[in-house]
Amino acid sequence: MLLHRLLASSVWPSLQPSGASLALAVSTSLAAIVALAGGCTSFAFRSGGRGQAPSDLQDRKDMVALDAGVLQMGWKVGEPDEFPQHKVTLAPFLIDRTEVTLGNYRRCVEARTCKAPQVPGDGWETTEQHPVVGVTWLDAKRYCEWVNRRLPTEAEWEMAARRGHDGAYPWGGKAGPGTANLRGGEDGFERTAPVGSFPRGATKAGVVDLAGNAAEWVFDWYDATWYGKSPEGDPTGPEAPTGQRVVRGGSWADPNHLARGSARGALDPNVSNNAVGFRCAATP
Ligand SMILES: [Ca+2]
Repeated sequence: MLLHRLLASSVWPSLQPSGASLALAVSTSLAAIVALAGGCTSFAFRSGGRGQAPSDLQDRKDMVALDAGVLQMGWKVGEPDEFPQHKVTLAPFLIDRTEVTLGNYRRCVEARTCKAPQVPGDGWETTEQHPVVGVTWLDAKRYCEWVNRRLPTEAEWEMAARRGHDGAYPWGGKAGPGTANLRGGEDGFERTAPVGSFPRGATKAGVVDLAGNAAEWVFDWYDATWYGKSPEGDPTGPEAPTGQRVVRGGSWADPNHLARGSARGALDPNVSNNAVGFRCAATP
């Protein structure tokens, strides 16, 4: 059943139109399945009291502020769901500098607000500074609200990744050594890496790991044809449920091109995946 669900809800369904891309999408899912094959269990979390997040977790010093701006969202030479390129205008927002860490997420579980992540129990290297993965879209949303934040919209996420440069990747250049934790171990990590391990992959504003490491849930419902009908001002995605939420940035299980700032992925919001985590955003 687990294998069926993963294959039926590939993280990157937008790649399925071509045979080569389909192979990549399936192998991406297989990478996750292999990692899960050792047995899936949840971390041992202590129980704690209910309530709001402690003030240190609500402190916004770990966020990067972006001014209002205009983005040509989408990519001229990308996948079909990245067309058409279209203008979006965004109000100021803040976004977490890093993916949400296991250590911070653990505190939400101990406060009985968040559910424990579902991650492989065999050979899975994690520290408190690794990104939390194995959480559903609702888990991610719940955590962000606990720390008085919210999930970024798809447009905000892309603005954070592409603002201030014309390159395909968040750092503005090409994918290369030391820029991101992507598929394979030559980048130093077979699976997730502690957040901030790739400072060369930071955006000009200082946001790290947008490409690779954990792929990231964002707020919007996924619609492959959305860019042809998206409003210009602060789009928040389709209003009606489509069955999948957008996932951005690619992960440790993905090839380079899925980590481009405009590449779109999607996943059933009820599914957790050991390649998918999240970061939060906020309105000033
Ligand atoms: Ca990421």
